[in-house]
Amino acid sequence: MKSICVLGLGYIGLPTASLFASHGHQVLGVDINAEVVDTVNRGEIHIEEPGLQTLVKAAVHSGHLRAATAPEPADVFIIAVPTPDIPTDGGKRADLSAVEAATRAILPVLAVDNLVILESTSPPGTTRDLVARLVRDEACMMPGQDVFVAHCPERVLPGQILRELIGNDRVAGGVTPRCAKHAADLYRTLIEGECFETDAATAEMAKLMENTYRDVNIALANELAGIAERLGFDANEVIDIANRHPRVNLHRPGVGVGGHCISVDPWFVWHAAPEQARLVRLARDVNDAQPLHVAQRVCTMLDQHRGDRIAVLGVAYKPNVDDVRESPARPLVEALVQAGADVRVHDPHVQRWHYPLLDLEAALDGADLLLIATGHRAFRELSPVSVGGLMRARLLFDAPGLLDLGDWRAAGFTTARVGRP
Ligand code: SAJ
Repeated sequence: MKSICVLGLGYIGLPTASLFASHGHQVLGVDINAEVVDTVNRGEIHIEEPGLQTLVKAAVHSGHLRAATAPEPADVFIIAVPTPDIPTDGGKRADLSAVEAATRAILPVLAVDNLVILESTSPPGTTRDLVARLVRDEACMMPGQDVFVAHCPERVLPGQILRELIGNDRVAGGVTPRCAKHAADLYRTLIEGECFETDAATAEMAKLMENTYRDVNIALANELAGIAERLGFDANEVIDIANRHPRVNLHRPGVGVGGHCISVDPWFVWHAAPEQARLVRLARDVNDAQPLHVAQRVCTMLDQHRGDRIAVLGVAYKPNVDDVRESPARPLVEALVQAGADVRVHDPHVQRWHYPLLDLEAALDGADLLLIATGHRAFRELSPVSVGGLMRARLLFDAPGLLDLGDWRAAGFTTARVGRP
């Protein structure tokens, strides 16, 4: 059993800390936010994630998990702090200040034979050029000999974090092969998936390319939707049929790509090699343009029926979550407002947004057009007849393709969706 210090008690750090604690390790969770530290020490949590409350409570009560605002000596240090993006003229760049601050915070307590793991998603080269360099130059310890440094990126889906932390395969990218072996051995005490050993730069790039793969494929689906709208066929039907091929997995068109991962990570790849990463960049541009494309189609529909009031349902970045980071609903709503529409917004999962949120009835009341922007499961239960009763005109734009449009047409709605003329 090891003593483990986890820096950053967010969506990844807290589940990781409590899982290691529940597997018998002695864990100290570190966060610069004293409120977070107090919450965890009470056995409570400050984020929403299924199963996490029970796990943290048990880990704290068993004495295996506690929290503090500064690191203490340990066998292992796991850095799981955010690498947020900073918008620049050419896309987005990673802000590595939290990774640097966390690394600097462990240097005073770092000892020979310790293992330092960077879990945060980072641009290629970060583990070697930032983390290992600070250890070597400022703590005067040689990575690979005196201490071990590795990158082990998280790759879990919000909403299924605990299950995926255990079940998914992992990669341990060491600054040297010994570093990779030490890191992999640690995760093998926790996970049921396999842990692959490689070098740090390969692990960084693998993580970035997983999300870039998805971004490029969603861009392809959005492009297909535009082609379908132009040529007069249904993109989703094409996708359903094409995906019956055993080696094809077309993704789905929608309002665009949001979240703090897929809409951000490809930029780290592009910045590292802009001349080579042409497709990566084009996919980003296609997906970023998608909310404006949807706004244009909605405005055209509204103009044809001389309406001006829109009820937008769903602002989270994807279905059934409360996360609004980088949500394409934001540029979509901004474009509609700019075009002069009177926009009313509702999302059953989201409490606060940059634009006022109304309850469902207030958003629908007197609207000319209903725009489904995020495909939350709850919207499937909407009754076309009651919704139509609240609205002034019966126009429906179902961007994610969530609803059975036949039912809505039967209730007198004129309908449209992305990927269909
Ligand atoms: N989307 C589409 N069409 C699709 C699929 C998704 O438009 O066919 C949109 C969604 O609506 C959303 C965005 O893409 O706006 C991203 O959603 P997502 O569910 O694909 O991914 P994330 O960002 O929630 O989580 C991803 C995951 N990566 C992959 O599936 C390759 C997760 O495993 C990573 O751990 C996470 O990024 C991360 O932290 O990097």
